[in-house]
Amino acid sequence: MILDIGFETMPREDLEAIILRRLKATIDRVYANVPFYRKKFDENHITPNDIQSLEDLKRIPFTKKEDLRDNYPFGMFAVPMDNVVRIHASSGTTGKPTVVGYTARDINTWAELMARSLAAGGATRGDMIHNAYGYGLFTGGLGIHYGAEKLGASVIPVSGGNTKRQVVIMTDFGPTILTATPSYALHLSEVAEEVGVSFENLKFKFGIFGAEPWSEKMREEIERKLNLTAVDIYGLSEVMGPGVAIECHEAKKGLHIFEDHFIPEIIDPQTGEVLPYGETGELVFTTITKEAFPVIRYRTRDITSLNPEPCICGRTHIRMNRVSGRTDDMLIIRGVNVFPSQIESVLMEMDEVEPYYQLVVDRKDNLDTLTVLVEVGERLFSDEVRHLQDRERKIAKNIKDYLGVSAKVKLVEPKVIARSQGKAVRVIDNREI
Ligand code: DLL
Repeated sequence: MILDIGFETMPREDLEAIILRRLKATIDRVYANVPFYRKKFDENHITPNDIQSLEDLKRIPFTKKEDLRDNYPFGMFAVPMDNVVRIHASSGTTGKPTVVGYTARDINTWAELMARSLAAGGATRGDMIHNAYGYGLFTGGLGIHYGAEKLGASVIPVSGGNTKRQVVIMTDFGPTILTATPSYALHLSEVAEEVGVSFENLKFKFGIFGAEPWSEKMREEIERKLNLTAVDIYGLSEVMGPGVAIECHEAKKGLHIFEDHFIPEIIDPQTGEVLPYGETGELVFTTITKEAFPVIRYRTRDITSLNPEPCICGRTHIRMNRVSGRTDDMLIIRGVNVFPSQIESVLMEMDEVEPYYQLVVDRKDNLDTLTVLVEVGERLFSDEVRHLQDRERKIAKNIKDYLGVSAKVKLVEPKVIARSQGKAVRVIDNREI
């Protein structure tokens, strides 16, 4: 369902006029209120007046995660703290968290965008939403929550964890939409099975999954195990939280970016050159309606491409393809670039391999080693050792053939790899940097 026909199906020309107007207003505001941006503009001899077209945006330097760290915690805010009504933070793997703030109007914009996202993903006001994204500093739980209420659906704020109780709630309340990370959704199905509950008997129609990379094969697996239609939702705290882009359930082919609020670009991560539609590179966002924490040309480190083709759902907003990984997730194993998602695709091609895996990287005698731990089904695991070894060799061969990197594959018993309540931990890198 399209919640906001006006903006979402607007002819490109009209949409672009609105985008430009909003961009200019944002540039004026950051120049006036955020010393970091004013300094950047001045150093590059740019004034807000120089930005007269969408093309002119390219003249402005990028903003990086380090810039946010340097201005920790509130230095990038464009409004006085009096006007900030909510603060979130993303943990990050190193150093201080990234802190983001929202005015009352920002919270309202976010709720509207999340309501539009949920509608695109198949939800209506008659639905009951089982929201298993974590509530707290992470934007997932509260982001979905406010959107669900704005849509008029009933939301169960169950958050992550206490999985057995979640299964009881799913059985007794009969929710129709599941929102969770894809890895936690799979874990829910696993625990349901353990306690003898079949998703066949639950009422779920759609699942809205994101916050971590997942493959097309993983989607098939989730749809089969959870007996629902799975759509991909994308977002990041620095840009807003969930609801920056989402797949429509009609096509399930790329995520529509809410261009009336965010301008996407794809750049070559090495050179910073802006790449044409269709080419793969790093995704960059400029927010054009946010008040408390606007970002200009923010480098997300997420790798994807943009697709401007019209969509069967009628939306005119551009689509981004599934995020295949992050520039900082890329492992370099003996000189070969490897993304966890590529390994996932190879694993998911194999029968009887479960979608639980972990990559362990080590360095022995100055040589990188990659070990892929992957769970197999009960039946295979109880097979003879010889069969398991054959299977390990076959997977290692496929990884070598597809990715050009040698890996040691270790099939492990079901349920050995730690389950996460939020984002799955796919890589353990033990190398000293
Ligand atoms: O993960 C926001 C979110 C919550 C999105 C719930 C979707 C659902 P952060 O914690 O700041 O925000 O992490 C943002 O997660 O830069 C991507 O690397 C990754 N990510 C988010 N959605 C997807 C997705 C939330 N659908 C970072 N596919 C982003 C792949 C995703 N990666």
